[in-house]
Amino acid sequence: MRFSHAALGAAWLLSGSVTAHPADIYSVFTNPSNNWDAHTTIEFPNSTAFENATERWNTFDEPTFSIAITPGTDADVAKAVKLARSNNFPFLGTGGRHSSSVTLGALQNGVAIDLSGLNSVSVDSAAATVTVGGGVRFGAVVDPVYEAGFEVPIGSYAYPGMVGATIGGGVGRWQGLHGLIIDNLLSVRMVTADGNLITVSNTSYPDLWWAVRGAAANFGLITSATYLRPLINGGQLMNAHFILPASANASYFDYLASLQGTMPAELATITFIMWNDTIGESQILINWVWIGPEEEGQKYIAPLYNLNPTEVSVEMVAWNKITNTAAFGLGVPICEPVHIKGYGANFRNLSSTTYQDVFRDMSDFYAAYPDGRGSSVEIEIFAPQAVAQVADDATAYPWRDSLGISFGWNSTATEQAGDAMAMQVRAAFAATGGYSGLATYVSYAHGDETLEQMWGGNVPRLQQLKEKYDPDNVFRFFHDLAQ
Ligand SMILES: Cc1cc2nc3c(=O)[nH]c(=O)nc-3n(C[C@H](O)[C@H](O)[C@H](O)COP(=O)(O)OP(=O)(O)OC[C@H]3O[C@@H](n4cnc5c(N)ncnc54)[C@H](O)[C@@H]3O)c2cc1C
Ligand SMILES: *[C@@H]1O[C@H](CO)[C@@H](O)[C@H](O)[C@H]1NC(C)=O
Ligand SMILES: *[C@@H]1O[C@H](CO)[C@@H](O)[C@H](O)[C@H]1NC(C)=O
Ligand SMILES: *[C@@H]1O[C@H](CO)[C@@H](O)[C@H](O)[C@H]1NC(C)=O
Ligand SMILES: *[C@@H]1O[C@H](CO)[C@@H](O)[C@H](O)[C@H]1NC(C)=O
Ligand SMILES: *[C@@H]1O[C@H](CO)[C@@H](O)[C@H](O)[C@H]1NC(C)=O
Ligand SMILES: *[C@@H]1O[C@H](CO)[C@@H](O)[C@H](O)[C@H]1NC(C)=O
Ligand SMILES: CC(=O)N[C@H]1CO[C@H](CO)[C@@H](O)[C@@H]1O
Repeated sequence: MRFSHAALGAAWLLSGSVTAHPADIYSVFTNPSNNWDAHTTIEFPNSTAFENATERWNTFDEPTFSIAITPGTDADVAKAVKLARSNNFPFLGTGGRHSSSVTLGALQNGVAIDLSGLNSVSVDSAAATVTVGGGVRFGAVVDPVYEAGFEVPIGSYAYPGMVGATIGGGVGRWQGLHGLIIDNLLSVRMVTADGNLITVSNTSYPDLWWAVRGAAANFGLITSATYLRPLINGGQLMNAHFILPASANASYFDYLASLQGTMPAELATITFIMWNDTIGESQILINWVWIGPEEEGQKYIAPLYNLNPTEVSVEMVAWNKITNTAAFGLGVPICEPVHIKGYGANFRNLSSTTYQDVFRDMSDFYAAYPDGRGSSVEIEIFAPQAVAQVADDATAYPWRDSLGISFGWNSTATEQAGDAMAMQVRAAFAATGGYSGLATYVSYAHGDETLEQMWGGNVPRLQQLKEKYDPDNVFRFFHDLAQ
């Protein structure tokens, strides 16, 4: 009997599906002896509150839950982890719920530890730091930090979790000046697999600190994170948008690729290959941001005016307004719930030929499959200087020499053709990206990559730390390190 229980436990630990009845999970969590904090809430799948606590940006291959707990305190996160573990209930901590990784779908009928209740944003002006709760989204951080007269590197859009997007590395427009978001992180408070609440920094659990910056989702639940934040150019940056016709593709991509080796630290470029329904053609939508004075930035965007743009908009904006004004405000609809597959590929070599080929193939795809016209390819090329200043072995993020990342989306409406197209685009970026094969930032990974394709040569060291800090692999649903 004892043996068969153990065997059962092991089997489900591997498969991720729950054998416990939802009502049992519910009574374990609602037992008054748990003494939850008054701000902690527990939701069952018959309520709007449950939907609010579990709704994801992308509903494709999503995890499902029998219960959601929204802890109001760090201590209750620790308690929830202990309770889930002692009852063998698989669980997932969730932040901004923006990951598209299909690996998360391996968790069915689990326990959601919804970190959105940890929503504080606290600026310490004297220390020049900001501490954010584990479930805070980028959009909630920017105003308090800006109003206090500071800055913190953020991602390109407002809705992903700040901590969730930090821990894979955290790419964004400030890379040339401040490095990755992890390079601005000073310390975290984290609940470990044992349910202990610890501080992790360069002086507290330094081995774990290395893993946290690139792979924290596999090591614990961060209840709060503290960052550095200097202010540049009075917080003002130049936000430039252009829509270019399909006919300009070769000239534009030649100019984009010419940034290799010459890209100034202040520049960040995002390029969308997309369909335009009004004109019935593919187009290039670009958003270049210059983190500095407009006169300097204009020098770099000057060549774009000669590419027959159909729309141009250049404005100075405060850095805290960039996520919602970037790409003609596209950052807002991008975060509406979708049902898509996401794919990513890093590259350190820029290749105009590759971008032209992808543009041609996407244009052919849109023509052949009207259902797939919502698909787009996003090419993010951010300056490399400050990222490269940090030693390769300082953190678990392996692609410090990357210049860019493509993040492709495709519809499931034309599933087979869309999948084939997405694979073809990813392979095209990988072929000329300058790495030996596919290299993908873990937070942009689809879920079909090998561990080496996401963490490069850091896999053995990560696995050793995994053995030390999470030997039972309870944090396994985001790109399982023990796979
Ligand atoms: C529209 C969009 C824009 C994006 N822009 C950027 C960008 O500019 N830069 C960038 O680097 N990435 C970006 N990403 C990718 C993003 O980093 C990942 O999707 C990330 O996983 C999102 O974190 P989340 O908290 O929103 O997601 P969730 O789905 O809630 O979590 C994803 C994983 O992270 C873990 N996690 C979340 N919070 C915590 C925490 N507090 N402690 C421990 N583990 C946690 C979860 O357990 C889960 O395993 C973007 C994604 C989308 C969809
Ligand atoms: C939801 O389910 C829980 C657990 O079974 C139950 O206690 C609660 O009354 C239900 N609420 C509604 C509104 O049905
Ligand atoms: C769910 O979220 C919506 C939108 O934010 C909010 O208006 C509503 O009050 C929430 N409902 C519950 C029960 O939390
Ligand atoms: C730890 O980080 C602080 C703040 O960034 C820095 O001053 C210090 O040198 C670092 N210590 C080590 C051992 O890396
Ligand atoms: C891309 O540019 C090339 C070179 O100017 C041109 O021949 C081609 O038609 C363009 N592609 C599309 C889809 O318009
Ligand atoms: C489509 O193209 C037209 C003309 O080129 C342009 O004005 C419009 O803004 C584009 N629409 C979108 C949604 O990009
Ligand atoms: C990448 O660029 C380097 C340096 O220019 C070059 O040696 C290498 O061949 C390129 N790799 C690929 C795959 O294009
Ligand atoms: C992000 C994105 O472009 N998603 C689209 C994928 O395709 C479907 C169907 O065409 C669209 O509805 C989505 O908007």
